Amino acid sequence: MQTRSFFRHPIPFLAQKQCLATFPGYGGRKTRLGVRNLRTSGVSGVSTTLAINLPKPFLLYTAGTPNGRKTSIYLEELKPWYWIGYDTYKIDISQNTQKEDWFLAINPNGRIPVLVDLAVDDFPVFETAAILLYLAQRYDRGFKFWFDPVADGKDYSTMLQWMFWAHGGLGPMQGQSNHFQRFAPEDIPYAKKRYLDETERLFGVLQLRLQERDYLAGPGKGRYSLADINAFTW
Ligand SMILES: N[C@@H](CCC(=O)N[C@@H](CS)C(=O)NCC(=O)O)C(=O)O
Repeated sequence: MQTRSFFRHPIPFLAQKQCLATFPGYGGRKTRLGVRNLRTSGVSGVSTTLAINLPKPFLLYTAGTPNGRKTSIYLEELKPWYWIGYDTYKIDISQNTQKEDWFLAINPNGRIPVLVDLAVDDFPVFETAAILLYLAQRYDRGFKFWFDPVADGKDYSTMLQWMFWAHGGLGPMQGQSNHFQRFAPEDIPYAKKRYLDETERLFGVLQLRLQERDYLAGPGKGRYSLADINAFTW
């Protein structure tokens, strides 16, 4: 049993207890729950009670913003396939909690979200696209929401292209547009127009891509993947 992390990151007491919950059907052993336990737990016989007591290998520091939501969507999608849960800790970005020392230690960039993998030495991951890919590579072994880089190399690359496109353009440009339209202390028409135009251009790119497809990446009309999750919240 590890307790280090409970002092290093502020985790609500309830979440601490859940992290150390006994996994039903796992010999009644009090254990730090990780993915290994899940695999050996015989998921086919899972009951409702078991579903409620999902192991929670992740702690997500987040807020209800487009970037925050992306990670939650993928974690929710993973739940029914892999029986892994997570705890969230809300960061009040209006109070600049994300700039406090303890937070900068897990994300030097001082922004939400950050995912801490409690099952892997409290490994912290920041930047949403990196979080999605980390979760995929480590936990989505059945390629439910991404593509096999070896067997489906082209689809995997297409997915990455749209993730990078959204991560470098769709998100930041809308963020800037939102800032100059709604929050800037002075009215700067040039900046407002520049970021709004760029946002509209990027939406045009999406529109074109999805004209004859249902999803951004994948064969035929595409398959729901990280590319869509990454762009959707914007
Ligand atoms: N590129 C980062 C952007 C993260 C980001 O901008 N997060 C915003 C909320 S959506 C934030 O933390 N804002 C508070 C701040 O900038 O201090 C990512 O994808 O994770």
